[in-house]
Amino acid sequence: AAPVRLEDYRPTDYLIDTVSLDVRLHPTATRILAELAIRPNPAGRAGAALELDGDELELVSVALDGGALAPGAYEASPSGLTLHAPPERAFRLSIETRVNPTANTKLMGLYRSSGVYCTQCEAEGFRRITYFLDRPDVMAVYTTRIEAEEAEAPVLLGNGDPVERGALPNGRHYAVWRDPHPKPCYLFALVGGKLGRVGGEIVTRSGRKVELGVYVEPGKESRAGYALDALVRSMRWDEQAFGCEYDLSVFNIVAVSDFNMGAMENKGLNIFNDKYVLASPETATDADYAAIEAIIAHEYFHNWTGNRITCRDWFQLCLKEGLTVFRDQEFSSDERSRPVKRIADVRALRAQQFAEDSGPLAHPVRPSVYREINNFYTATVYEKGAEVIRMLKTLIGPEAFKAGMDLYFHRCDGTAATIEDFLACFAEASGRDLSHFSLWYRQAGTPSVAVRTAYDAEDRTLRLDFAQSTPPTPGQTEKEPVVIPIRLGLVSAQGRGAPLKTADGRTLEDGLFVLDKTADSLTLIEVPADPVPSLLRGFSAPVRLEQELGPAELLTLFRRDEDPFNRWQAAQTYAMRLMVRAVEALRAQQPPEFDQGFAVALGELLAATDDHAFAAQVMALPSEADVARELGREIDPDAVLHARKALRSFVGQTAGDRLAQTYSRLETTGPYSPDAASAGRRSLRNAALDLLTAGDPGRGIPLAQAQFASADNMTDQIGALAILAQHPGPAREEALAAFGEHFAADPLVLDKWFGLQAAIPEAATLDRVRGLMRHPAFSLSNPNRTRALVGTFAMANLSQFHRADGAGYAFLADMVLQLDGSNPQLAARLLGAFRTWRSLEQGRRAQAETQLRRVAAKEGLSPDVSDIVTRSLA
Ligand code: HT7
Ligand code: ZN
Repeated sequence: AAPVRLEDYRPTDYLIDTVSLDVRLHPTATRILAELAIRPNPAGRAGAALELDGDELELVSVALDGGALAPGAYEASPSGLTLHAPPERAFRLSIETRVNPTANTKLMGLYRSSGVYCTQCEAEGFRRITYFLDRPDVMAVYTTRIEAEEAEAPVLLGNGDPVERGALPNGRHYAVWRDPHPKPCYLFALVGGKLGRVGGEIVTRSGRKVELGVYVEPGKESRAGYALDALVRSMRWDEQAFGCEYDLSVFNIVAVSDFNMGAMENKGLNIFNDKYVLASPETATDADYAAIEAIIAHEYFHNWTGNRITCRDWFQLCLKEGLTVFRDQEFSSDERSRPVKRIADVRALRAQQFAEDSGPLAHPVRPSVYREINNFYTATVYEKGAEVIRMLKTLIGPEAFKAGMDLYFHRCDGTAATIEDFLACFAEASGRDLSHFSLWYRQAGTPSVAVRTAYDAEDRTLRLDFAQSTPPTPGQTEKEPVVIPIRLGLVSAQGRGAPLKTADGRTLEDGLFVLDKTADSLTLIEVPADPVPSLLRGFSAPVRLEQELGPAELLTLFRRDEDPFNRWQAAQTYAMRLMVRAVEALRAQQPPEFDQGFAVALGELLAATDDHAFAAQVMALPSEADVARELGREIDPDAVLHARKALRSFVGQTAGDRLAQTYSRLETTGPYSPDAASAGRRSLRNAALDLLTAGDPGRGIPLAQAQFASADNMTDQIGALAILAQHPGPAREEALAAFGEHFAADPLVLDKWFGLQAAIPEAATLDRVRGLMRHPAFSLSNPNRTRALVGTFAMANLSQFHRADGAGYAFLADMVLQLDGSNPQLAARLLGAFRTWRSLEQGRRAQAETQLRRVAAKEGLSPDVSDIVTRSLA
């Protein structure tokens, strides 16, 4: 496919004001009658041809203002419909197309999932339903009539408000939905099928009554209550936190079992991957509950940031996604623990976005060119996009940020906007020039900030010298300094934070220093002896911090920093250093050695803390992938695995008694509740058992077996099973078999079972994965199953995917090639597992390259896979 460039944007030559659709559902031959009210766009070229997009469409008929078109007046193919000389006035175009929802394995456009008709139109799926100007700056008012056999599809849902429904001859029925809010076609949706419903109601702050519905597979209604509860809380929160009120009389959510992503924010009719709707104590973990809450909120929040204000073009994707991720992170922080949420988000950012930003797929938050837009729903657009908004708020302050958001909602409502439109609101509200800040949207790569500190005991001054640099990324070799807000404080051995007075007599407001040059320095005065600088508090910018701190200073921060994020960070840094040193030792054929400092401090934390969720985060040592990223080059995943195992075993032994006490102290009785405090207790208890077992399997395995057998909730059951899975032997195999049998009829739970086994860091795992592909519940045509087994193996089993013999790479390449014919989006995502290939040691690098070249050489690759493999090899 030819590259699409931001600089080439121009408005359409025609506008579409209203769309009237009549969809006659049929499993293999659904007919869509579309009536489009079209007019020339005053901002476009007069007299231009009208070129409508299509994708795998069959045209049945086309008419203009009710009359047939002359054969030479138009040209149609599955991928487009062109009217050579349309009228230079408003006109009506009637188009009938026919599609086959059952054969639609790409899960874009109209398809069937377990017999339920549903749609996915973002980014370019509407063109698989009817010919259209399929781009987000074409906004229209939609009326949708859906007709189906009543026995096959008793429930018929569309965007907007329900208008009419009724019976038809021959067992058919219909429903009409009208959405009064102009929207781009990527927000169009319909659903038809046999579905169970859990309902609710909410009255908005201006008194609008809204009927809420969560639709799921019949029989699973009891698992939909938490999603409904999360929806109600999201609606309330958005009114209170952002002044955003819902704007229709109905809001529906439908869970389907075949979905390429997490969920979709279609206007008034969100469609969800059922993994992010269905939850019961016996089948969902605390992490599942938290993810459901976050994704329900995220899709709901899109109603304002994405739907009412949409994107002018797909380059502006971060306008809706970065902002909406920021909003859902704030929601979860308010509903749960803010520091723990921040730690979890930063962990995910580093694991996904930092990895992306340092490899061949790196791109700016707002890319300037793409070949396949589906490949740009990335951690950079979403998570780094959210970090940019967070920095904006830090820099201009919460009041100006709120004023900027209010202005944005007011000024841009009903429009298809750009990042420039968005930033202009904040520049105006704050009176600040944001032109330098806007570089965050254009420049790819993770900046590094190096800090040197010098304390003068006589003058009682502390000088901090900062220097920033950003490594080159594909297509951007030269980098400029960005605006980096650095929140900081000073921590003394006694733990008191000293005031931050600058040399010119000011107090550093909110502890904020802004680094916007390549190098700059800050001198603080009246600093008591021995301060430890606590920098980048709360992870105030998405950068790598290089700060020379010794073990004693790290322990001071870990024990005494008033900023919980930096307490956690100090522990992570300490553990990371131990592991990096252990990797070096192992590669030099030496046994790794550890000092006691980290394990002792951990024991102290366990004895003193009542913030269980925070302590659990501290105990989750940096992952193998984190260590690999820290090493950066010539990575030997086996050495990383063994170094991490050795540290976990050492800590487990050193703090064994404290871990055992913690485990028994946190035992709970009473019914399961997914609230944050209860989840925190469980997470710490399971983390304690995990480390205890790492240090002394003889002590831990019987405890894990007992917990596995007696658990009344999935968190504790899978927690125990995950621990057992790390230790080869009959205990593991028996527990895995029992779990597989017990949940044989529950695909979402089996996904956890597939994933656990795919993550086992042993040489036999690849064969185990191959064997599991023959399990009756496994299917490559279901994205959740494929991600659970193949995706976990490739993305979350560092040592086995990167086997020295290259068998892991060959397996993934086979999977990608096999999937590319049926579901290219899924295939391309899996292929992303190769994104770090150049940072491996030479032998593995060569093996990875061989497999990438094998994929690249295949004829007829989809644009999705072709784009990823080309960029990966560039
Ligand atoms: N805005 C939604 C993106 C999405 C998507 C994109 C491409 C292919 C399939 C898709 N399903 C959903 C989800 C969101 O960010 O809210
Ligand atoms: Zn989103």
